[in-house]
Amino acid sequence: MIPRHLSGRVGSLLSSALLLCACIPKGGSGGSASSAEGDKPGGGNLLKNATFESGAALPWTSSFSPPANGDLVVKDGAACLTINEGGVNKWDAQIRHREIVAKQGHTYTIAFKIWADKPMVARPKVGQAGPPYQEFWTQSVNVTTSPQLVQGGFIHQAPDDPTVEFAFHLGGNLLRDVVLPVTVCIDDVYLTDPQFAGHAETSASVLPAIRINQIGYFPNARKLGTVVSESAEPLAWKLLLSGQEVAAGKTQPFGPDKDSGDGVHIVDFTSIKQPGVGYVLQVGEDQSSPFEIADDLYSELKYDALRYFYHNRSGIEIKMPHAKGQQWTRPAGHATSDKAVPCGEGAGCQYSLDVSGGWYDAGDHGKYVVNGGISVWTLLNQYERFKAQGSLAPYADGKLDIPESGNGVPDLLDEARWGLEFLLKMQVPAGKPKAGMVHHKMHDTAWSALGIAPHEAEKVMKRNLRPVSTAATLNLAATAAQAARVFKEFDPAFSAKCLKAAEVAWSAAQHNPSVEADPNDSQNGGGPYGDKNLTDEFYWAAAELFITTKKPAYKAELTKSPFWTKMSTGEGALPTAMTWALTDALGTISLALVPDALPGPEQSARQKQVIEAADKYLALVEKQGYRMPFGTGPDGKYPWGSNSFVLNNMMILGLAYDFTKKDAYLEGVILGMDYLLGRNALAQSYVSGYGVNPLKNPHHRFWAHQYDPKFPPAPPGAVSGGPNSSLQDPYVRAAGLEGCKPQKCFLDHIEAWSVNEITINWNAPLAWVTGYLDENAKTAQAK
Ligand code: 9MR
Repeated sequence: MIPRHLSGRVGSLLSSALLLCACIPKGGSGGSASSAEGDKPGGGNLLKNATFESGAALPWTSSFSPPANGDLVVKDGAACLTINEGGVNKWDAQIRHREIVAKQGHTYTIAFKIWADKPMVARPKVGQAGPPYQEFWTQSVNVTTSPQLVQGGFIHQAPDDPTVEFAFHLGGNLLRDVVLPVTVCIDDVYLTDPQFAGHAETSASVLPAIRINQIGYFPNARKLGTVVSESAEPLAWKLLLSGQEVAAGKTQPFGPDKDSGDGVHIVDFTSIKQPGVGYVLQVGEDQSSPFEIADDLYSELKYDALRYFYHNRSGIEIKMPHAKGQQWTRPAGHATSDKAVPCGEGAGCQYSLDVSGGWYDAGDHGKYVVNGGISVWTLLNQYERFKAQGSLAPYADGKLDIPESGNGVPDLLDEARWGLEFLLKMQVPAGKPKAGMVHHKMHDTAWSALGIAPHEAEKVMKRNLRPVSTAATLNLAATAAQAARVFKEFDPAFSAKCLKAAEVAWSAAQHNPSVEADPNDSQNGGGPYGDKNLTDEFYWAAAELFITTKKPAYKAELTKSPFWTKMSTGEGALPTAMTWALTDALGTISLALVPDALPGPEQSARQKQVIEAADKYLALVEKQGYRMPFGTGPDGKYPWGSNSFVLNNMMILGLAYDFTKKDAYLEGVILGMDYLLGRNALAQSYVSGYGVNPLKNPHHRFWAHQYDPKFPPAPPGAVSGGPNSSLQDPYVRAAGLEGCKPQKCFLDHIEAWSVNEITINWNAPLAWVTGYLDENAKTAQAK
């Protein structure tokens, strides 16, 4: 069928782009606005939210490449982008809609209205969202201050393409003659196809009133549900098993919960200890989803959380049976490119290094030493903690089923070594300037689009080494020193290599104590991971080196540091003891945990520091309607990756339980897990594959099923970064979440990278705490 407004003009014209403009008034003054129906071309619209009537822009988002900046808002039923700075390239300031599938041979018709508060030029395009950025339709439009109807069309000659976007490029030269800021608005945007039936209507989902750990509860442990209700009076609750009431009681009204904005009640059904499947909590007419009471809640998740690392390995084929599903197999990524990665612009060096291997950091393909550092440390710490305080049996050789299984080394260590080998390769070789220092990071020279496997990305994206930093150097010193003692019994040669690298790194850091990574080095295809405060990294590295070598020089470094008497706990800031940028607690934990790391009283003093931190996080639980060991900083916000703050606090609580055997600490770990698995403000399990409302669409270039169905979804066991008050990506900003309460600043969408990314330093504590809870399932007691 010929599209309505193009009838009589089909044929060769359609295979090339076509543009028609007509000035029309936009509602109100100066005559009658043309009706949306009248401007609407025939066929189903591939674009969602085309009229912006809901007040939100999604799935339309802004995209700014610094220094370009501005903001997208929906105003009077139109999407308006204010551009404060337009950047260099025309695509540096955009409004765009991704996730479009163009079909070969189909005829597409375009119509939209556009206007601005000052005349400017816009370049709308329909084309690929990633390299090679092929364009199927584009035009240059002289935008005026009155709404203008732009129409066009094309026949899609190329093969079916699921990576298509409709983007309005509005930056760079297009703003040459414009005094900024400028605000440009679009409305009634159509990209129609007569063979497309239109998108199914989606109804807004209503959250269940009863929030539970969607996996379940341990038989003898504390069992809490949280119920959303404004009622000031206690409510009656019932616990059902196979439809039969097995317990009943009254809720405890908590009142308004600050971090979620919800009025909540707490249900405590600890007294029910009978294992079973299909328990349901009921309050009034509301019922929870069914859950279990069982000991083995985390017996698989603890391995899935570790398998995350195998899935994200660089430089090795991901294959069956280790991948646990054909859809997750893929060829080795960056197997060639990363064997010789050159120094990038401004990196201060002129060589190439073999930095192959390691794990991809997150949804991107970058590899960053400070984030690799805390992740390697957490896996090695898991080994040291289970060796000293629990049982290593679950992590013995072969338990995880990875390529190294059967080599006589515990799989947990094999996986940690995969990450560590990369960190070692990032050290500047002897004979080169700054020898012994470590490059802060390596990554692509530009951001690639979603929906690309690493072996394909390697063909289209260049990679480069970024400058060395003291933080990265100390991360290597710390983790390589830790590895040296852990690997000694399995591979003495590797252990010696690690220790040498660690000591060389330490000495290089002493000579270059304040080489900071540029906090703005984030514009070209990689995150910055900037960190100005390095005293904590020095402490951590000295601690690991001392434990391994017992050299007095390292002990002297420790005792003169302020962290010797006081571990960071997040005082006056976010309540956490450890992040990729805050690492003294990592040293304190090793000193507290590793047998004979220090003389008895000195070791007890370090344990006491951990216990005091745990007391703080336990106190936070009391303030939370959703009972969990975290809360906002003084600014009232949740940070990027807030779920990892919960997880790291759970590690501190777990260690405090190890050191004291006081039930309250173990209970704190359990309550944190409840929060992550659904007993939270969004009834969201933040872990893929677990719970009735699991994480489905994390930001990841290969697990990009939502973006393009030819890619797999995330495998089970990946934890999302979770709520982030600062809404730092265009997708979540366009979602109308402005002003959200901290626990509600979240969206499970692949584009929402500032709230829904996944990364190694968040999955590492997930592996640690799920292993810990699995081990303590029967230990946990509550009255
Ligand atoms: O986890 C990092 C968070 O603490 C920072 O605030 C944020 C912005 O710099 O970056 C996060 O790390 C991302 C990194 O920059 C790039 N790879 C993905 C990481 C997780 O989102």
